[in-house]
Amino acid sequence: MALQASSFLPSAVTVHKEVKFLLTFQDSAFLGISISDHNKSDFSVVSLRSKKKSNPCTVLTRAQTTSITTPSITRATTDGKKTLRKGTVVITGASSGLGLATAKSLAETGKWDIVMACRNFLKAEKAAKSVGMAKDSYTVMHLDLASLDSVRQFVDNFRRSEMPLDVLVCNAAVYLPTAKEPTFTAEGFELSVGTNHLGHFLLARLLLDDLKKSDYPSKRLVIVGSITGNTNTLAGNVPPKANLGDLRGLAGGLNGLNSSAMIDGNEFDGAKAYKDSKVCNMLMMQEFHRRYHEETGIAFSSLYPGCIATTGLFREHIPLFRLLFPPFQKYITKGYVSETEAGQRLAQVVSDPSLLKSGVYWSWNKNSASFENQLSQEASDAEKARKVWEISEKLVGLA
Ligand code: NDP
Ligand code: PMR
Repeated sequence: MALQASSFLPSAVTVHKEVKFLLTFQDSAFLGISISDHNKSDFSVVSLRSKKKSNPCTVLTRAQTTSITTPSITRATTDGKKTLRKGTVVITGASSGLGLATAKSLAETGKWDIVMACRNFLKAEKAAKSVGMAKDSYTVMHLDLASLDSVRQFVDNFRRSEMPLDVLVCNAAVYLPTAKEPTFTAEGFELSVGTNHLGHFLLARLLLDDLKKSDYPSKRLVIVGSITGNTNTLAGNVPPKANLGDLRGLAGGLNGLNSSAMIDGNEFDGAKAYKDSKVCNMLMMQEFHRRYHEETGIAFSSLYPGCIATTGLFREHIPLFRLLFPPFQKYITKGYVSETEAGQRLAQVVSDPSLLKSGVYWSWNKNSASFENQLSQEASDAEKARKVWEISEKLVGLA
């Protein structure tokens, strides 16, 4: 099969419930961590209590509010006292593609309460139903990452639900390869970096406190990265290449008026803006690790799940690209993975005890075995990470 490279080159519930259960915990090697070593807190009674509050802005539903599910991750012990509850994971952009497949994969284990943090509430509900997720396994909560107000509102709503936060997955993204002109978030940041990086940066920073409070044995913050942001790979060398330059555009606010819409200060290029945003995602994972891992025990990680060539990510690309990209990845680069397989990979990063190391960028080999991958020079530049962090703090109103 011969494919022209040029064909691929871009032109440019409120929850109302009170659930109390007494469960037992047998296996202290659960998730590879000894409860006694890790956390001396009492696991004997888990109380999930949520009070209904009237908030007209709250777009939150609990798929099922009445039934009590016995977490299957708990084990009966002889003393009958130790318990472990289900984990709660928030996944952004769980209404399609990788996020949805991950939610499904985790739901199937019966060990997770999944918060689907999505901008389109009805789409998320339908998506969960369409993949057969059990009604009591998920909650849909509204989150539009292209609005910092919405991010703050989401955090308020999540806290009102009184669910714990054990794992946060920053997965949502937009990719605008054919855009000739930049478009902007509510606060006026170029849309791809604004959504994929700045929205997630504020979300993760705010929810860090909630993660810290979690008594779950393994707390994680996962930020989805990609091969195309890494210029140490063939895929990362397909033009336009990621390059944050001296960050002058980011420092100027990415508004396309008195500053460039691009991080490096150059002319707008939608495909590059996406790749730059992925570099920011991978840099922020490492900066979180450096600043907070030791103090909090939270594992910070990123990953390249494989080329999931069939997802909605390519919806803005030209029809010919969408037609040829999946076979190109399947038969030529052999980098293709199905949504299901990719979802299982991200689900491993959420819950597998063997992928608990912090500061790691995970990838999978041809046999679908995970390994710690090398990031490109720019995507592992600690000084640049610090600068992106500090500028981003100012842009999202944290500094
Ligand atoms: P999809 O387009 O299928 O999923 C993206 C999700 O992000 C959708 O649920 C979308 O919501 C959501 N989203 C977009 N904008 C916003 C916003 N403003 N607020 C909240 N949610 C938003 O793409 P993928 O599943 O492929 O992408 C998921 C992640 O995987 C991304 O981080 C991407 O960079 C990464 N990735 C993907 C690869 C691939 O080959 N596909 C390869 C490497 C990494 P809605 O459903 O409403 O549109
Ligand atoms: Mg790529 C080993 C080769 C490889 C892999 C794993 C990918 C993944 N790509 C590879 C090679 C090539 N790509 C080559 C040789 C070309 C030139 C023909 C090529 C082109 C190409 C385009 C135009 N590839 C693309 C695009 C996109 O628009 C996608 C993109 O960059 O989205 C940001 C893309 C991708 N290639 C990948 C992966 C995973 C993507 C998409 C997603 C992403 O990084 O999120």
